[in-house]
Amino acid sequence: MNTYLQSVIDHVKEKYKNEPEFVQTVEEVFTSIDPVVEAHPEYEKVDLLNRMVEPERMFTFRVVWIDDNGKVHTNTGYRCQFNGAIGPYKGGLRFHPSVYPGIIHFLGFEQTFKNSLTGLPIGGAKGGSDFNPAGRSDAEIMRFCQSFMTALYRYIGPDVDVPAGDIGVGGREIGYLYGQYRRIKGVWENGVLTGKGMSYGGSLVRPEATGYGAIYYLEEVLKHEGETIQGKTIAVSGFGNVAWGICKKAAQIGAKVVTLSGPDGYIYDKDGVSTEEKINYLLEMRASNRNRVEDYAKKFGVPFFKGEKPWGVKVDIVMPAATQNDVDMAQAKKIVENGVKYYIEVANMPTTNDALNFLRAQKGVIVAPSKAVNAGGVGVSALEMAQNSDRMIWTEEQVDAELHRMMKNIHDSSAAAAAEYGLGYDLVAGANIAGFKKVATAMLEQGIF
Ligand code: 2IT
Repeated sequence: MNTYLQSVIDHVKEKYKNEPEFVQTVEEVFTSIDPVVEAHPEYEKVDLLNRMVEPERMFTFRVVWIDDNGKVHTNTGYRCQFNGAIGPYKGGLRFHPSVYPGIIHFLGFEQTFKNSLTGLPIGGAKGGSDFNPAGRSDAEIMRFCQSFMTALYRYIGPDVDVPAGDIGVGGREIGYLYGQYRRIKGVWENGVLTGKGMSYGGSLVRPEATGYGAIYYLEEVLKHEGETIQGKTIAVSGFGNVAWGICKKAAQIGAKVVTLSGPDGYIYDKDGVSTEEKINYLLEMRASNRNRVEDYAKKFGVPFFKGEKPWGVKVDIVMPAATQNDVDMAQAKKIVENGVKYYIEVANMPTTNDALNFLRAQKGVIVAPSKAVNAGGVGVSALEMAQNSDRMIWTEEQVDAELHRMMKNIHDSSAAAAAEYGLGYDLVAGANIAGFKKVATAMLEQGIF
């Protein structure tokens, strides 16, 4: 490996030994860009790589709220404005008890390269809180969101930093967050958040965009292999917004999602999560805040496997769409034993690095990386920002066509970037290289800071 690149990775490993997720993502991205760094000695002259692993700004804030019984709770809020070289900071908010600096740090780093891949002008950011929404009432969620925004509002804006949803933050939370922003600032600046409701400047297709985009990307991969999606079976993990979008698009085009999972286990539906009733039920499960997939098994009379992950099921395509490190070495081996040809990451960093490298090394397995596959979500967020600044609403057909074009372009530019460095059809390396290069060029052209 290039010695400068190696020294930066070593530095990150030492400095962030208490943040394994951040170390993991830096190693994953930077290993891929080795040939690019080797070909560009000017990066070292301006210490580009150390600058790239240091967020431009990252801060915490206190979020205090009162529950329905009058008890006071104190949580930590975070925002990491990782890299603004190609556009305003952009990225979701995650509300989950596992949130700590390492999670926000890793997600912000990933977001920088993902946003670059969309081809649209958005920088990388991430934020959130260690707040646990599970079991909380609507009024509690509202009070939490209001307190969160009261602390954050002065550091964001339509041309500054534009948060959105992630795990634990959906349309309802974005509504409460925007209401509080408007209430405090007294201006109509709805471009400050994306994933809004349609009544106040949301974009059509944004709720579906991550899942639809993932299927559009998958179709490009299948096309490359001379196959089609019709009749294929898909194992999905998670049952949130992203899994919902995947099920909806898969059902439309004749593929079958046969598994879903939650923290409690997984369900197997041999007929597919394909009817409108089943797909709509996913929304009900999320709105219930119970965070339990067993409800689906009970409702539709399908098997539920308590405490297990769905990766032992024999399918054509695997799409982890839950959370980070969902697939480790043991799970990856099961996937290979089942003869799965398409391993399509959807959640952010769903695979441990050893499992990812193991899967990539298998002949006959095609691995697609999440930062490319799930980029349609933030890509349509950027379209939502464009609509807001133009005071316009695009039709469903317009947004969907742009999303489709974007996903094809992400696939093609990743494949082209890998080919340029003699790596063959390597979508993982290609996405990292293509995403990195645009950010690197923008940083080089803007001088040293
Ligand atoms: O991980 C992601 O890309 C998101 N959670 C969506 C971010 C966004 O700004 O739409």
